[in-house]
Amino acid sequence: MRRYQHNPIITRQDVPAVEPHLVDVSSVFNPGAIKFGDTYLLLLRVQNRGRETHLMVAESDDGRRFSIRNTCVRFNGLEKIAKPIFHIYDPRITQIDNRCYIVMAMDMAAGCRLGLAVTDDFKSFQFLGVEPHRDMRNGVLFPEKINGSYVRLDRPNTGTAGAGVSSGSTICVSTSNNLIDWTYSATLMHGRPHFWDELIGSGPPPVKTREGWLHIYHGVATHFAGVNIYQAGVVLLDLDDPTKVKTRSRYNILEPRELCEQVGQVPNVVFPSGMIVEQFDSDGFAEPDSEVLLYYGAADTCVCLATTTIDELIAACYAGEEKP
Ligand code: BMA
Repeated sequence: MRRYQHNPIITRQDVPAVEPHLVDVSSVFNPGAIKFGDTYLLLLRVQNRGRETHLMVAESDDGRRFSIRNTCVRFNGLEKIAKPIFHIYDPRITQIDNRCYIVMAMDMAAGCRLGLAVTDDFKSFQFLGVEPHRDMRNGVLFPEKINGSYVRLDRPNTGTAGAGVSSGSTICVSTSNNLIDWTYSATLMHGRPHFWDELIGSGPPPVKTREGWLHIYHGVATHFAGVNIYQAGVVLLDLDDPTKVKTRSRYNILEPRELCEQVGQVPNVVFPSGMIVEQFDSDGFAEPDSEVLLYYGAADTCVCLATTTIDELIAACYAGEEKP
């Protein structure tokens, strides 16, 4: 990954104080991303000094210089959901059949749940539902149906990352016929104890390549005294059966090295959440030499960008593989 030379691309100072609760906010991080027409859009997680969370849209015509719109995202239909909802955060955006779906974490009384919303214009957002029972985070939708079903990766919260933060060490596959009701289908991958990705969770939604579904995830090393290290890695899944891992990066592809990644609200965090692939062929596969823009939260404080290509990411999946 090549870090953008002007990182961080968005900081708390860029958030417009257009509403009283947005005056002098604390942080902006973990954005969802999509290229919508010719516009690069980020859906930002903004946290104010009440430690309240708001989602805001930022837009750009080059994927690098963003301006944040003067409004917070409001979800129509959210009023029908039982309260309290403490936070809605870490949105992941997937376009399916020309509609943009947003899967987001929702901290509620019973725990963390996955919520779903849809938008056709990034101005009006319709809340579609929240999955009531399973405690999960890091839900991402595949951009098309596979074998007749919608497919989602999610990360059940089965333990903690310390300090009471719910977490988990498996990424699972769920399927659905309507995007609302989901059924567990398989466990895709486990964390690797002792190494860089002990706890894991999906990053941005998977991308279709000729080699398989390319998926960036985050891994947490928990075996260092007093600190968890959040990094990014990459995995390639079988095209026809995305419950099967073809190959998985032995090394992380991005780790906290710059000051803004090492110091902040939560130190030593790079958290990949948005990815834009510039070129697809006429069959919908990402071009091997296409540029890839990866947007990530740094230290839960600001937004950074790193770039690479599809080919380089696929090579990273195989790097360090032991030959028989
Ligand atoms: C995870 C999530 C992310 C956050 C990360 C680092 O558990 O809560 O939203 O960026 O921890 O604090």
